[in-house]
Amino acid sequence: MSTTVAIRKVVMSENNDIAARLRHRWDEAGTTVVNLISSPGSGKTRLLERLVPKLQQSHSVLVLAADCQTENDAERIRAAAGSCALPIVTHGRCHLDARFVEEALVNAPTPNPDFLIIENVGNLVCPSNWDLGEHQKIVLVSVTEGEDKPLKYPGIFTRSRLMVVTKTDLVPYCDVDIDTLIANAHTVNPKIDIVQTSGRTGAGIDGVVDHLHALKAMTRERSIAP
Ligand SMILES: Nc1nc2c(ncn2[C@@H]2O[C@H](COP(=O)(O)OP(=O)(O)OP(=O)(O)O)[C@@H](O)[C@H]2O)c(=O)[nH]1
Ligand SMILES: [Mg+2]
Repeated sequence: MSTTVAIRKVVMSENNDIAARLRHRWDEAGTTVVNLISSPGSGKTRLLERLVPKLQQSHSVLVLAADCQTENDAERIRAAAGSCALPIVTHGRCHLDARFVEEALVNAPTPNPDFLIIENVGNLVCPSNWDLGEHQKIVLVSVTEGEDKPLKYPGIFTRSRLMVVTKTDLVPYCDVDIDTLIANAHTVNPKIDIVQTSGRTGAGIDGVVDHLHALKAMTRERSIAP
């Protein structure tokens, strides 16, 4: 085994230990955790600006908003939804690992929220390989990115249970066929749920809320199972 492969295995194994510890902690606390992954600029933060106030009507929410540089996304979410968002600045790292999450939680204003939503660094490849202890990965793809993204980047579409199509208000201005995008996602992952949204108009956001409520019910059943 080469030294590079050996070191990678150690790093992954350490990450998976932290992720398992976090998942256990969240299951005990009844916190439902999702990890949002997409290309840069697909609309993760915009979705959260719309989604978090709706979830807050019935649940406590904490957001960890990651970026290579700047705390802009956490500031945007705080402006839309109050002091429920913390930044994680990765200083050039192209994905979050579980240690980033564990360290960010030390400063959490709500230690055991009903929902913890992690906005990963904008990248469709690397974040999909790192377990953060989340209950589900959610992939976003905007209509401007092309119908073929599930076929070109199958890893994240295989590992996600929900694909959020974003920016549907732009469909009239793009040469995009959403039916083909959805068919490609189902080719890669026949079980993936799909919600079509617009952060501009607010269309479809309730579908994401419903998905998260259903996930919470599932995780609650699991955490109270003997
Ligand atoms: N028309 C339209 N624009 C959108 C929509 N969602 C996001 N945008 C715009 O797209 C740009 C990127 O949106 P963000 O929410 O910052 O995307 P992001 O995925 O969080 O980006 P990173 O965190 O940098 O990866 C911004 O200018 C948004 O205003 C949408 O549904 N419709
Ligand atoms: Mg963002």
